[in-house]
Formats: sequence, C-alpha cells, structure tokens
Amino acid sequence: MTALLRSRPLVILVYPQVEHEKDYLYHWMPFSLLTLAKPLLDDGLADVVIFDGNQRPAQEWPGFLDEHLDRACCIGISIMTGGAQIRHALDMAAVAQERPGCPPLVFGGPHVNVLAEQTARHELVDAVLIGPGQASMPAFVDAEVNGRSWETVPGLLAIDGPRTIRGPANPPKTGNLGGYPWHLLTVADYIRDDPTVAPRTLNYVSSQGCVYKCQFCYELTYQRKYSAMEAGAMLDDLADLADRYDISGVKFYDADWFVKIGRATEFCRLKAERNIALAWAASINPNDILRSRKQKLDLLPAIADSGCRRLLMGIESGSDRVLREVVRKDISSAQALDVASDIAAHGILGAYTFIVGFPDETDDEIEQTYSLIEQISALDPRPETRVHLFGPFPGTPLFDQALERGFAAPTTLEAWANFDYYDSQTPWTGTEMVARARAYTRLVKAPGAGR
Ligand code: B12
Repeated sequence: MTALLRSRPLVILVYPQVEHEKDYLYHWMPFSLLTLAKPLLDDGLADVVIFDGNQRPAQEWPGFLDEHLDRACCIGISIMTGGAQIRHALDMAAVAQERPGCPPLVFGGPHVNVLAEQTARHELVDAVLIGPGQASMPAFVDAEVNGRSWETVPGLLAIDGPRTIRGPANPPKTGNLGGYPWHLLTVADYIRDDPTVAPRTLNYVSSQGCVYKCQFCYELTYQRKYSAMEAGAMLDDLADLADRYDISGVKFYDADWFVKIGRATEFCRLKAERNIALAWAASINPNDILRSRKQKLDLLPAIADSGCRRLLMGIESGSDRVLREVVRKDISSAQALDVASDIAAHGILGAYTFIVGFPDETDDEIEQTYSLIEQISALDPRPETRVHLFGPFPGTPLFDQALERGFAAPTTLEAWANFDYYDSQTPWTGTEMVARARAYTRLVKAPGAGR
C-alpha cells in the first residue's frame, strides 16, 4: 500500500500570501485549493500537498520544493486580483522554475477567470485553467500523467510566443463542495478567537456563485452557476470539524450564504434537531431579508435562535441614485436601514460594508452614505461598519466606466502584481476621501474582547 501511494504522482497546490489590510485579524482556510484537492484524491489520481503562503513564510518555499519536487507532476497556483497575491505567486513561481525538472506551473483562481490571456502570456506561467477547478485540475493532471494533449483539458489556455493551446470550454458549473481533505492543512492554525462569533471560530465556504447583479463585483463577470451544499451535508461537515478540532463557531464566507432561504431555515431546524451547538456568522444580501418577508418566512428569529451572531452585508451606498443606477443593488437606502434595524432588533451584530468613490459619484451622494452610516451606527447592538474605496476590478461593468474616466489599469500580469486596491487608485479619490473612509471603518476588533 505504501509503495503504491509512493508511486502516485504528486500535485503541489499553492495559495500565495495575500497582504491583508491592516485591520484584518484573521486567517482563512484556502478553500480554493481544498476544492481542487478533493477530486484528485477521491479519484485516486494523485497525492496532494498544500503550501499556504498566509500561514508559512516565503523562506520555507525552497525547502518545501526540496522535499516534494521530485514526485510533482505540476504546481497549481491560485491568484486573485489585488492584495499583492500575484507578486507573491510570481516570486514563488520564479524560485520553482529555476529548479531542474520543474513540472508545469498552472495558474487558476479569480484573477485568471477575468484576465486569462494576459496571465497566460507571462513567461513564468505554463498554462492557465479558466473557471472552476473541480473538473479542470483533474483533467490537467490526467493529461500530464497519461501523456494526453493539453487540448483535452477544459478551460486550459497556454500561450508560448506565437503558439497557443486551447482546451474546450470549462462550464461555470461548480459543485462537489464539502467533505474536504482537511488533513492537508493544519486546521488548528486557522481557528481563531473571534469576538464577534466564538472563541474557537473557523471559516467555511458552503456555496459558489451569486444571483445578484452588483456592478462592481467579480461574481457578475464570472457568472458561475450558483451551487450550494445542502443543509444536512453542511452540518455533517461542521459536526465533524467540531468533533475533530473542538471548534465553537463557524464563519461562512460564501458570496451570499442566504441565496436559498429554504436552505438557511432548514440549516437552523436540523442544527437544533442534531443539537449542534455552534455559534455562526454569514454573509447576506439585504434582498434576502426582503424576500424572506415576502415569503412569510421568519428568517431572522430562526437564525437568531440558531446561534447566528453576525451578518455581513454589503449596503454599498446611502444614495438612492447610486444604489439604483450605479450599483444596481435593487434596494433603497430606507430599506437598507429598515433591514439593519431588524437585524439589530434580533440581537444579531450587523457588519455593513460601503463603497465611496464610484465613477461620477457626487460629494452630496458620498455625504448620504456617511449619514446612513451614522444612522446605522446608532442601532443596538452597534453594528460594525467598513468603508471601502471603489476599486475597479477587471471584467466588471464599473471597470470599463472607470477606464473612461481616466483610471489607468495595469496591462500586464507583472503590473497587476504591484497593484494595490487598498490605496487610492482612481484619479478622483484623494487622501481626504481615503482618511474619512478609514475613520468610518469601525470594527469589533480585539480577539477575546467580546462575548
Ligand atoms: C476568503 C477571501 C479572502 C481572504 C483570502 C484568504 C483565503 N485563504 O482565501 C482575504 C480576507 C485575505 C481576502 C482579501 C481580499 N479579497 Co477576497 N475573498 C475571499 C472569499 C470571501 C472566499 C474565497 C474562497 O474561499 N472561495 C471559495 C472557493 C472554493 O472559490 P474560489 O476561491 O473562487 O476557487 C475556485 C475557482 O476560482 C478556481 N480556482 C481557484 N484557485 C485555483 C487554482 C488553480 C490552479 C485552478 C486550476 C483553479 C482555481 O477553482 C476553485 C473551485 O471552483 C472570496 C469570495 C468568494 N466567496 O469566493 C473573495 C474574493 C476572492 N476576494 C476578492 C478580493 C477583491 C479581495 C481583496 C483584493 C479586496 C480588497 N478590499 O482589497 C482583498 C485582498 C487584499 C487586501 N488589501 O486586503 C475578490 C476577487 C476578485 C478578483 N478579480 O480577483 C473575491 C472573488 C470577492 C468578490 N466577489 O469580489 N479575500
């Protein structure tokens, strides 16, 4: 058995470091890589090792390569736009490529999904896999191990000078979530004391995709078919994690955990029935609450009873014009305040994000956003608020508008590597706007300080 396992090829998966905003206190498990590793292991195609740059310093990368490179059939690297992740990815790729016999370096993830060609042109990138990796990664490994042409790999794009290789389309269908190979990570290292949830909180992603149309968001471009774990399967996983790692809370980082309201209420029902005593937090769109009211589902009482401590919601703006015409949030500022009040009335901590600096946004509209923040901040429990500067993300409708208004976007992967959305990036955002946004970012910060 050991000999058999040894003879299997190895896939190295890398999540390069994301340089967190200064006030991010927590670490997230790299679910992107777990979703790729799962089918590789389940189908017996390869063994997998993960290097999480958010947990291990870059200096450990050469030693990691010494240990694993001789068995590796490829290195898969995940990248998102911003946060210097691309820079760390390229640094790591350069170190790997210097090694004799380095296997192909294949890139995937959110940045690839919007700028595939630009990424594939980079000399350190052997191929990109566009779209969800659940199907494309096993197909790529199969091609490498069994000598099949890269043209058979869904979502593949490789550009080497004048030569281009393209695989068939990789449908934006996701699925195959949950039941992850946790042993590939040191899960204990990701558990943190989260004052807004519970002393031993772990993050979790239970769905992919989103059904809303916010014009600044990457999900709109990617158009993944929404796919979610059933409530029961989610609870199986959480009960297992609670058992193995003694967690007391879970923080869901789905794009929107509440797309299927029936799934949410079923989760609460089953959680009580199975006596799973975890506190939890999740992301929600204000329209989910409005929908639940229309459907006469008592969503907020159900989730409050079920141990939901915090809801993260993008409100984006206090201006009805911006909400309607720029963001297309399908909600008015009055409805946003009403929903936030309802959340507070149920004793749940609201965490609301806003964006200032949209193209053509007026000073008066920005004032309306700050005034809404003031009104929301008067609620009890006092919600968290976070004000982002508008960041034009490639592929989104607002990116094109920003270009028309003089935003200078990077045009190569190398240039994206040094691009940071945290700073003011558009010609119409000045230092004063940045300072005010930071001042209105008010979080429950200190771990251990809360309940
Ligand atoms: C967790 C998270 C973070 C964590 C990252 C740590 C971690 N370990 O994940 C933190 C908090 C650090 C973070 C930061 C930021 N994030 Co973030 N984050 C997320 C979040 C909420 C979940 C990621 C996740 O686990 N998804 C679940 C997995 C299964 O999906 P996935 O990552 O997309 O992976 C799939 C595919 O992309 C593909 N794939 C991924 N990697 C690879 C690799 C290979 C080789 C292959 C073949 C395929 C492949 O296959 C996977 C399975 O289908 C997503 C939103 C979301 N729900 O996805 C945003 C998201 C990834 N973040 C985003 C952004 C923009 C940021 C910031 C830059 C925002 C900012 N305000 O500055 C910051 C970074 C820097 C900073 N200045 O702070 C965007 C990325 C858009 C883009 N164009 O790249 C997203 C998509 C949110 C959004 N809708 O806009 N983020």
